[in-house]
Amino acid sequence: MSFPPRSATARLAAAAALAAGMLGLAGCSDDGGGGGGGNSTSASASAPASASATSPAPSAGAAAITIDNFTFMPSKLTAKAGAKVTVTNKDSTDHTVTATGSGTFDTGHIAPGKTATFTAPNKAGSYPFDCSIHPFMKGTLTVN
Ligand SMILES: [Cu+2]
Repeated sequence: MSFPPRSATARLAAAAALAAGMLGLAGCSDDGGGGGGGNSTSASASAPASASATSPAPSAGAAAITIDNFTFMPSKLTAKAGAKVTVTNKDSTDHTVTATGSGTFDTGHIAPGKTATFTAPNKAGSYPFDCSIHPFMKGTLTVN
């Protein structure tokens, strides 16, 4: 008379233990997978998000000049007043982006492969620039 109840109790206990173990495992893997996955997902999502949030900002408001083969590309560019203009020197010699005559902006020497920035004037207008090292290099910055 005591066996059936015991075995029943044992089965129940075993079933309870199994269920608890499975629940525990499930809970663990859910927590670990969900939490870890959620964390790493949000972390990796926030990293590109902040990176893409930073890159549109300069590219949206600002213009860029690439110097290649002693040429400003583009030679005529438009920027918003006060915007940052990025200048990349792809040549193997120093160049500058210097406002012609006015001294309104000047990157100074940009070493080969380097990038510099200058700030576009705050007043709308047309600003010719050249390379102070190679005055035959010319371009025009239009500020609007
Ligand atoms: Cu130059």
